[in-house]
Amino acid sequence: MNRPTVPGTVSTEERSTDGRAGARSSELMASAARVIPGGVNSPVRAFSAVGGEPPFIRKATGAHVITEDGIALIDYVGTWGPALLGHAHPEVIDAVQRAARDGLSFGAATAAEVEFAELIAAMVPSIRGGMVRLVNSGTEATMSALRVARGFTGRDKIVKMDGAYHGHADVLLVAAGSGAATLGIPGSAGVPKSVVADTLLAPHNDITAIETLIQVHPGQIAAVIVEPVAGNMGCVPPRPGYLERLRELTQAHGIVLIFDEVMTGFRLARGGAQELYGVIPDLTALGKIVGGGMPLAAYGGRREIMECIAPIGPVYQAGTLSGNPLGVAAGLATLKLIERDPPYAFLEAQSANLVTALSDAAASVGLPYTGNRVGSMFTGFFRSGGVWNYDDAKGSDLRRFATWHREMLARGVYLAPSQFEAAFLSTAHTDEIVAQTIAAAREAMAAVAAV
Ligand code: KE4
Repeated sequence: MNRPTVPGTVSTEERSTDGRAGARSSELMASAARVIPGGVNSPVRAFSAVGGEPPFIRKATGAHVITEDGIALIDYVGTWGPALLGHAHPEVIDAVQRAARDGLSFGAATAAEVEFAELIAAMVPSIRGGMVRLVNSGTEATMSALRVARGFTGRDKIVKMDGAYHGHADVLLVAAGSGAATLGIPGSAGVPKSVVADTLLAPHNDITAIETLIQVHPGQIAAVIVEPVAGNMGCVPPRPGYLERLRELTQAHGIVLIFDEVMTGFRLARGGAQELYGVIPDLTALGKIVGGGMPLAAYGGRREIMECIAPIGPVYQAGTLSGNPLGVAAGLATLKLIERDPPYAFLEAQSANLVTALSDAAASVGLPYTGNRVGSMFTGFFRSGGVWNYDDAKGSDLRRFATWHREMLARGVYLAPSQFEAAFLSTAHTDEIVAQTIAAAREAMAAVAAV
């Protein structure tokens, strides 16, 4: 199934050579490392888990990123999720350019924010009839949602899942616990024990652990925050009934259920995972796609909860660049494109074809491999048996993953440099691009099996 790719996609002769860091990227990393911690502005970009240096990216268009060494790579990082419609979609770029000509930031209310908030509310079931606040990152969205849940309930404890990542707010930087529920301990230096003393952990997909927490801490839990489809332990779908039971339990005990849909929002369906699974949380955190690739995120949900937020309520949350005109322009253009031409059937067909072929390629060379996929987000784990939580994911062969990543990069395919991340397919990933990926994968799997 072919869709028109965005103009400016690269010619084939640019694309076939080795994507590993070339001379220019290495030179840039040497300079970067002197002035930026690890040479990167976000840790995972440093390629620590897969070895070697990261290619520096000069530009991106459609399904490709082009490195500073002039190599065009088929991109499945998708800037970690936002590029649902491919990179540099002309209508999104045009909207940002038009907005920029009218000024970059006003720090004041704008008409576009209202239109954008109304569209988000129309698309996301938990926000329909409720309210939404724009912020600048997924971290801000989840941090703020938790604060307002605590303010609304007057309770202090929160529950997150072992292996889930909700951004780098102190309260959520909790070591991945193990076994049943445990009290959180800091997962990062610089986070005082006191800050995470009320952060409780449960294994993902384990409803018994949640029931235990509620029994052990009656009337004390403000919120449960969950990635409805986990992406940060690799892609891990909810077990059948898990989300429904979470909803029932939190409802019954006055606990605010927060879906962190920073990754799944607008990716898995028009209304995200909550539409796909038919489970409506009290609050939703959004990021990535909602900003169309610009620094914009949001949180929203039940009106009576959101009315606790300043200036109409006692829970304080603010931001100089919140609702920034350029971010709103990119996000509004992206959501309008989704509304005008829903991409989900295409994304489902392309992703199913690709993920099946990757599993077949692994099987053909006898590699233990489990392919998890929901819609256009997916992860291949180098292990046999189901992957339903972080412990399962950690049972993967990380050495084989690193070899896989290097072999694919050498064949012009750019994957997330960690076993514990999801891959993302976009509307720019045509049949031809998927076929090229599959051909590279067949060779790469053979190379992995040979070491
Ligand atoms: P940001 O603060 O990075 O915009 O969003 C944090 C966040 C919150 N919730 C979920 C489910 C997320 O996946 C994220 C961020 N995702 C990571 C990678 N999975 C971003 C990449 C990075 O940290 O560099």
